[in-house]
Amino acid sequence: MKRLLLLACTCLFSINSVASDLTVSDQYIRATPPHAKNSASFLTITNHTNTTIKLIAADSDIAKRVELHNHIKQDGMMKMRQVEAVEIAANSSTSLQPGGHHIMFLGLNNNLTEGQSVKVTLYFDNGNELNIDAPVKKINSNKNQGSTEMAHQAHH
Ligand SMILES: [Cu+2]
Repeated sequence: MKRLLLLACTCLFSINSVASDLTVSDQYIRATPPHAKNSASFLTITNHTNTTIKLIAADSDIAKRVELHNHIKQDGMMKMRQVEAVEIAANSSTSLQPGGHHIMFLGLNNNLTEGQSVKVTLYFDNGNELNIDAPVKKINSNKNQGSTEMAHQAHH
């Protein structure tokens, strides 16, 4: 009987430690003007383990497709590229931020207005899944937003 209890405790403990392998902070998703087709979400992921973990996919029911993207400079222009994964090195943080990696929402079902919050699921290569709530925020830099929209139209 004692051994059984011990076993049960070990199980609970290991479930706990899996859940805390990764934490997400500072998440938000960009508010969109009327009739906008796309938006992007930004966040910081912290890896608390001793091995590299990759973010391999994201999903949400607000858009037809959700992709992982990066910005690259090509011929003097910032362009969007879909990427297979975003690495979070052991015991460190990776930020997805404007001008760099982001989670892309293509084919929005509705406008995103400030005050809403969006549920996003993140999938990692170690089997972890994280459900996050990302508040909708206006991004102050109009220049950034403009170039992002343009790059998308060119890309898609
Ligand atoms: Cu993008």
